[in-house]
Parts: sequence; structure tokens; C-alpha cells
Amino acid sequence: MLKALLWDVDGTLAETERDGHLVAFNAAFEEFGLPWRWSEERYAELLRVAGGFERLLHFLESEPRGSSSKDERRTLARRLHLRKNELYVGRVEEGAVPLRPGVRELMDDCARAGVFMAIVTTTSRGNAEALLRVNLGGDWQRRFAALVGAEDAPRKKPDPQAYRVALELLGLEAHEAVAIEDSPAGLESALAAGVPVVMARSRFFADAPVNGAIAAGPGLERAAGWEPAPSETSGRIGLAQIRAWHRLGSSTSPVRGRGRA
Ligand code: XBP
Ligand code: MG
Repeated sequence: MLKALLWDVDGTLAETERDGHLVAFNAAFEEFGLPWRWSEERYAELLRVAGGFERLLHFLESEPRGSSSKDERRTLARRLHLRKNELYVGRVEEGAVPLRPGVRELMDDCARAGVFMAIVTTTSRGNAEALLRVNLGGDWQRRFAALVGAEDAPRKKPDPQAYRVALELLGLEAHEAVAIEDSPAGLESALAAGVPVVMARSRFFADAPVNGAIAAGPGLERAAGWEPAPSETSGRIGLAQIRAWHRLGSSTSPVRGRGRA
């Protein structure tokens, strides 16, 4: 039986990468007087590295005009990442990073039905909390039984640590939960912890593989384009549909393949 929904943050709750992190990385480069500006295409490649600090370090290591020593690169990555996160929270507080359509409605379904919710993310608690506070209001914490962020699970997705910590905090078995994810790293992380996954594709992972997911589709706001096809073909993806996929996923083989579902 489904007892909890585990929400990824970046790309799943909101288009945080496009509307928040990418803009904030570029603004930090500019403030530091650095010549780098990442395009959406470049960022799509860099997103293969999970974690903003790790992503920066990876970029600095491949950048011929960057600092020469390993220590210098780590120090610069730390300073840039710190500032990027301040700028990111600033953008969130300005309202530049709204929830994706259908997210709030599914959260409300869970509240009505007494299904627990938790946040399971590779980003920092501060970033996640700002997004939730601004978009769900001051009492956002009441909605969630747990928030697992980078500080709680330093081994970033695709490592299963964040999902394992969340299950432990909730006192649930993996098969009693469903993860809502958008990225291959998130999918791998949840599956490695044994948690069934619903993939709500995001901007940067629109065509990424979804092998192993119990369902995949373009977004929670509409039933069109989802595989397996929802029982109601009009309207949004609600808790009843997630429950149906969860039951189906326990009895049949999951979604296979690449490209749009
Ligand atoms: C996605 C990530 C994050 C963000 C940036 O995590 O990889 O690193 O890109 O956040 P998820 P930080 O989808 O699991 O939420 O700079 O705070 O790492
Ligand atoms: Mg994500």
C-alpha cells in the first residue's frame, strides 16, 4: 500500500535549474569578474554532475583558463557556490521560481488522503526550504514528515543515500513509497534504494532515459503523454493515478526506453 510520496526538488517541484541555479551561477561568475557564462546547452551537459559544488569543480578542472592548483580550484568552487546559493535564494524570494503546474494539487491530494510526504534532494536544505516557504507559505513544514538535503545525505544522487535516510526517518519500507523525480541520477538513486519512481520530465531531462520507472510523462498538470496511459485521459495526474501506477508497478515490468513517453 502507498503510504508516502517522496519529492525530488530541482526540476521536479520547479524548473529550478533553468529559472534559478543557472541564472545564479552566471551572476556569480559576473560578480567575481570571471569570463564564464554557461548557456542552456552547456548547462545541460554539466547537469550530468549532481551537486552544484561538484558541478563547478568539474567545470574548473576542464577549463584551461581556470586556476592551476587543486587547492585553488576547490577554494574558488566553494566561494562561487556559496555566492551562487545566496543569489539563488534571492531569485526564489523574488518569485522567479514558481512550482511546476500540478505539484501543489498533488500535494493537496496527499494531505487530504493522509499520505505522508518528504523532500529528498541533492541541493542544500537552505535552497529547498526557501523554495517551499515562498511557494507554499510560512506553514510549509506541516506538510512534510521529513526533509532530506545535501547536509543529511552528502553522497549525492545517483547514490541511494538520500532515499535511504528518508525511508529511515519515515519508518517505511521502500515499496510503501513512490518517488517523484525528473533526472536519470534521481531515478537511479531511488531505484537503488528500492523505491518505485514516477518520472515527471523537466526542461533539461526532456528526452532522458526512464528505464525502470513505473510511469513517465511530461508533467503532473495533464494526463496526456504519460506512459502507462492514465485511466482518466483528461485532467491532471492525481494521487489516485499514482496509487494505480504503484499497484501496477508492483505486479508488472516497469517503463522501458528512451525519449518522450
Ligand atoms: C539537483 C542538483 C543540485 C542543483 C544545484 O538535485 O544536482 O545540485 O543543480 O543545487 P535534486 P546545489 O534534483 O536532487 O534536487 O548547488 O545546492 O548543489
Ligand atoms: Mg531533480
